[in-house]
Amino acid sequence: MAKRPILILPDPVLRMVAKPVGAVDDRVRAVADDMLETMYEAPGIGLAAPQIGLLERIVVCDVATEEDEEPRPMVLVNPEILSVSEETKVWEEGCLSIPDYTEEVLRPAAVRVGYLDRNGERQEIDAEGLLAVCLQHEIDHLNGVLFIDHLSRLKRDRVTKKFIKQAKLVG
Ligand code: K1U
Ligand code: ZN
Repeated sequence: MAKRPILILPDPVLRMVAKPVGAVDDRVRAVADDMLETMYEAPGIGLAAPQIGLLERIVVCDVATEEDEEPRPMVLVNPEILSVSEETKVWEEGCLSIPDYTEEVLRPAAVRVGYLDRNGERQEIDAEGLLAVCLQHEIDHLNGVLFIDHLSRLKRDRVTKKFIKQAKLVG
């Protein structure tokens, strides 16, 4: 396993649409393991492959955030939202590609997600709470969508400009 660098806004890769994975093989499992290591090290509760520069539809997450909880790593290949609840909920979101910025986002409170697991077997999960938020956030990443796109244009433009300025200063 290896920790990979995380791309930061305004990296253009973060705005691209990732391609479906053809087969869940050892290469895909190795990418997922690298993504889990990168996520735990960050630390974060989720990570999508485009955030490490890979335009493939792979997501990892672990929403066991309490110190006394056992880790619950999940690998989702080609995840898709099958249905969403009418009920919505506001959560404070952050993003490892937009460091040190959080904002409240309104999303469906519960989702059903279909995906391939690390053995290539088709699974469906009904998610609510933090897992529902995390899966929606990560699947957005696969479509080049960032959580700031769910905010007002004013807030989105303000944070985007700040990160463009920082990127120019760094290099
Ligand atoms: O995709 C990402 O950028 C990861 C992101 C996922 C996420 C956070 C909050 C709501 C929805 C999705 C993060 O993990 S940001 C870091 C974070 O939330 C966290 C870090 C340590 C402990 C608990 C949470
Ligand atoms: Zn993110």
